[in-house]
Amino acid sequence: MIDTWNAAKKIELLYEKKSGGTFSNINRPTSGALVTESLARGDADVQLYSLGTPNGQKVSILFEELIECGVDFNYDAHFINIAEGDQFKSGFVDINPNSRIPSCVDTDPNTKEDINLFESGSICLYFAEKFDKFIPRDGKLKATMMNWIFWQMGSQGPMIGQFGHFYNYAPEDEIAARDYGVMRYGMETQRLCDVLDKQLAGKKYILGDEFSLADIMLYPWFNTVVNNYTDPSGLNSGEFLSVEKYKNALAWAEELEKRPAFNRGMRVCSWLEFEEKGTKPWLKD
Ligand SMILES: N[C@@H](CCC(=O)N[C@@H](CS)C(=O)NCC(=O)O)C(=O)O
Repeated sequence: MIDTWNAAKKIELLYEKKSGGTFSNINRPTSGALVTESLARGDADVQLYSLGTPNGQKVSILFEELIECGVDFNYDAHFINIAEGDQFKSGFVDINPNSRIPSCVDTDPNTKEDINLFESGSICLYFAEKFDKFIPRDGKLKATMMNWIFWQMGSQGPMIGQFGHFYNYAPEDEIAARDYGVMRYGMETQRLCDVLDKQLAGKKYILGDEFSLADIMLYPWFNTVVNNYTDPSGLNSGEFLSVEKYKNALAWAEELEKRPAFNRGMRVCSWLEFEEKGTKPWLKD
């Protein structure tokens, strides 16, 4: 008789048995603060609490692009170590009850009133609208941009993130589960890259000739697929998923990588550079 899967009587029975792999220590079934600790705060009007992951990079690229185009804008960046549980400190949870980076506080310089911001898409739209940058004036183009931004938040990020979990972080002895997850989310990742690639056929940017928030928000997860995930043997996800076939998307990424603000934004709160160079590493180059 073939063994078939049935749910355990309660999910709690699986917590002990099936947890493991990178980051499993931060998984939990409830929300809220675990420790009482306030957040560091600098002098700038905008305080960014983040980490150089694709979700964090969307916001820091936007911030650097705003600065690059001369907007009167500055921000302090604070490194949130999600592996050590910084996202569960009370100061962080007060800003973001969902305990995820990126989060942000925008303080009105006159009234000193704080606006708390979380969810990378919400943060990006808030600042792009506030400074009237990177959002097309034309209604049809703006609607197209919104389609792509919601696609990013609802599909590209979450699905590629699941692929990354099974490819990069899941326990090494969960062979069947990893194969299943890698197949399911890897195929979906390929489909999403194909969607992006087709949108970019014959275009410089997502909307055509106009650079927009859509380019800022769609780049980091595509870059992660191409460059950042590795399986335990060191096989890169770009090679595994044959990303060389997404020629339009690769050309678009190359174009964006020429932008100095993109390069700075990608490095804000980076894991790799934080210890040595702080949250804005280029300041120490
Ligand atoms: N939809 C959220 C996703 C944010 C998210 O998942 N952030 C991850 C890092 S990329 C995180 O903070 N993880 C901490 C945890 O899982 O406890 C956004 O776009 O801001």
